[in-house]
Amino acid sequence: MDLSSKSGGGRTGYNPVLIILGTVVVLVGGYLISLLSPSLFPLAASAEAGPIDQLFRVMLFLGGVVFVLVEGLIILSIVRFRARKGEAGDGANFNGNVTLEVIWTAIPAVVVVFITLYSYQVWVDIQAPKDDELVIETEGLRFVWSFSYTDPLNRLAEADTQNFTDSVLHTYVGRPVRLKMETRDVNHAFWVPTMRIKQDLLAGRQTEVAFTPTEAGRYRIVCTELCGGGHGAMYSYIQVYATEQEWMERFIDVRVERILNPPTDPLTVGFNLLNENAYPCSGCHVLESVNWAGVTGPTLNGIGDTAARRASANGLGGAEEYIAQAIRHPNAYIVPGYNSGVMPQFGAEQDEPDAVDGAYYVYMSDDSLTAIVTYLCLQTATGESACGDEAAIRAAVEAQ
Ligand code: HEC
Ligand SMILES: [Cu+2]
Repeated sequence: MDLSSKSGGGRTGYNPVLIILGTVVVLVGGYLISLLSPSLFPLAASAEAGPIDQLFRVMLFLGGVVFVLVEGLIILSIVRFRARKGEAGDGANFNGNVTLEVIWTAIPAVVVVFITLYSYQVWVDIQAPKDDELVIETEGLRFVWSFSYTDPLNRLAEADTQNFTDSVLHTYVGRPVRLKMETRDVNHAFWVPTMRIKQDLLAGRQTEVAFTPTEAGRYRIVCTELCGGGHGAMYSYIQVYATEQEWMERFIDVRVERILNPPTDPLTVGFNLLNENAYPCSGCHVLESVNWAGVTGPTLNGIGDTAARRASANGLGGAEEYIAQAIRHPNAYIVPGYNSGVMPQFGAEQDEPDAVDGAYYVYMSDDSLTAIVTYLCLQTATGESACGDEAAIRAAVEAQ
């Protein structure tokens, strides 16, 4: 391990063979780190994952080289310059080495400029407009995501509406997607690890993110900007269908049909709204009959029975009144053990400003609420509705 060989006059020269050997060890070490750590990356489900992961590998290589170099020199120094038996004094004192300082400034400067140019180019390529993009207006609000769709076949022209929203992002393999994102309240950040995309939503302006799914499946969307008490609950999913046809049949057609020929039976309507995540409840509540698994709020399994108990304990007319109030005015009664201000307010006015009674506002018509209450009233141990008849439920909704 003798790196230096004394030459005349007390100067210290270094053995070139050992320096070359050290360089090889450092480069191979960096390469191994860049080769092995990507096994920790999540599944890659978009076209953008290729260039992003490559950028990561390059940075892991550079970081790996620095890591092996620094750790190697520390270990070398511990061994080579340790205090030998009988040595009690301080070691020799060195300071100032212009050559070394120039090298350790110049190399990192070049590396940093290289990473800047390289990553900027990757970003520009990803954000560049592509042919035939599926543009989806995206809204973030405390603590939910909302995506807005138009019918590609323009069948909605005859109905009163142009588009419809969903709390899940539905798309399909191979179609470039561009999200135009706005926030209704504070800053949020849209992150989909499997798609390798991440973009802030900034108050007062529109931001965009683009990606092209390559693998069918259901992927998690996460908010990564601490946006308040329910931030941890602010997640949703991207549902990627295998083909455009499947996307049309299983999502667009179903929703368009429902707008054009709405079912009239409130129970069916309520089940459809909840089962298809027309509103963002599934991120926060468990309800087995529609496959919800959120744990931020109380479970809604058996909510008919719970509501009947809470209604009589709180002097409300009946279970229907309790459930309607819990959705229209979530802060009017707080379930013990939970915090106020977490559940958004599902209000009756379409363009209500934010922060009505301390919660955040999502529009829900009286018809939708009546249907949802009807469905939730049936979540009882016996399977019998805990509420009154249709007229009683509608009256409870309208009284809110
Ligand atoms: C961001 C999280 C979040 C979302 C989204 C959310 N909730 Fe809640 N919900 C809560 C929390 C937390 C509570 C308990 C605190 C309270 O009473 O407001 C709650 C309470 C309730 C209750 C009362 C439960 C009981 O045991 O008394 C009902 C009913 C309810 N939510 C229904 C819904 C429905 C329906 C939706 C969708 C339309 C929804 N929630 C969306 C978090 C959420
Ligand atoms: Cu958020």
